[in-house]
Amino acid sequence: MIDKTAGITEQTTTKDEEMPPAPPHAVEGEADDDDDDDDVAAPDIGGEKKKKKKKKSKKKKAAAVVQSDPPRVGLSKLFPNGVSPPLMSPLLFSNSFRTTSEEKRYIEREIENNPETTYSSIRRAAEVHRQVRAHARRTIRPGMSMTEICENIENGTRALVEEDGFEAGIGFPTGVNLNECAAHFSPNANDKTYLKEGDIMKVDFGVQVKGRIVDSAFTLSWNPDYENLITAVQEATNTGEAGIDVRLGELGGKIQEVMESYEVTIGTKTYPVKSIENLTGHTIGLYQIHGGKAGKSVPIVKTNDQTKMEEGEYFAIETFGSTGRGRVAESGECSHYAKLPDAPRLRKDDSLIKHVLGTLHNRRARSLNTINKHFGTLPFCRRYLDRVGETSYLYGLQRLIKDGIVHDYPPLKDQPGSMTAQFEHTILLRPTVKEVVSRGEDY
Ligand code: HZT
Ligand code: MN
Ligand code: MN
Repeated sequence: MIDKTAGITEQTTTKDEEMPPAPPHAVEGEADDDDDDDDVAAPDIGGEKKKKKKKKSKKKKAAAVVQSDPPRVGLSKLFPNGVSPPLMSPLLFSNSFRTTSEEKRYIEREIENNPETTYSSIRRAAEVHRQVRAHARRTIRPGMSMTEICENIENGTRALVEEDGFEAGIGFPTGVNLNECAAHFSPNANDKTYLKEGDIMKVDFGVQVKGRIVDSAFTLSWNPDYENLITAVQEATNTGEAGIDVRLGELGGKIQEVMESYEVTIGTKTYPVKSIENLTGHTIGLYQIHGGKAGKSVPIVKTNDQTKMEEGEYFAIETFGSTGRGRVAESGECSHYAKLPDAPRLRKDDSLIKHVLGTLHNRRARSLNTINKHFGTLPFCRRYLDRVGETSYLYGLQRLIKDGIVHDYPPLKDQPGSMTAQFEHTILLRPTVKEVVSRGEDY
């Protein structure tokens, strides 16, 4: 695979030149004047580029805290004043669907000034996603285990977002989906899957800040034969037809049109690229990967869904292409779970008053207590239960699924031997512009 991300490590400190006005990347003042110990995560303190000695200026040039490799420096150190909104750019924004008016600008200000505003949280989560995936794209190689790949991404996310209970952390389990598997595979304990040269892998991970989840995914392969498949899916995700008042069924048609204008030759066989008809994008609610006031799905094939996208809505736009049937089914051991937002509560006498840990009957209550404590309605995987010290939770989890309290999300696969690709961005439909919040230099 051609590494198009080379050199992106320094994006946090070098971007200043490309993205005026200078975002608050640099720490103002003396190089070492931050009163906290900068030796903990060993961030490099970058000085001026030129070594040439100049007369000492009265004011030392602002020193920037540089991201470490692997990325472990928290965003509060890199962006002490918060993450700036990206510059207006056709890739980042589209305002073609709305005319700018004084009224709309006013609405924008109201949202920006609202203490309940989502923007700063979303931007912070998105910046963490960009930095963590930049490292992932540089370092993921055949020979690595799925567990190693996931743990690298998850450790990076926890460090950069400065994980803090429900305030900030992982948005949902890291998906590392190979070949015919399109979605929702994450290794469980003792998984022995290793990445191979001929694999096509979808990496799908999420970051949350104050419940605002950024959900974004990309595809990696080391076989040039898959490039057309990857391009088809990337172009389909970038179709750019999403926007206020757009009908979901029509948007699906536009995505499908782009997707299916490609074919891919793998070895000696040529396949039409198909949009996977039963996978969709989705609205994202607070701490809800699929939700919001009205949970909507974004088809990737033409449908008769007349539902419109609306102002203020927050969407994951994800598209999947396949050389197979273009349809997925649940298959294989489940790793992903989430408590339903409208889950019925356990009866008190089951969960609290009569609880005696360890009995079969109370395993359901013990699992639910752990889920409530650590994840709430955020999706989690078995490895996340393991790491908080939960053991023998499968029986309890199964009970919660049967009772409609927890939803399971098994791996989703097209037919064996088929190849699938995915790209995903999170977008915010602001009154005057559509902001692709997860857009980066990579995709
Ligand atoms: C479910 C569980 C997770 C949401 C889409 C998706 C990964 O297929 C309505 C439309 C994380 C996400 C989800 F742990 N799913 N995006 N990224 N998976 S979905 C869905 O279940 S619900 C699509
Ligand atoms: Mn995703
Ligand atoms: Mn998604």
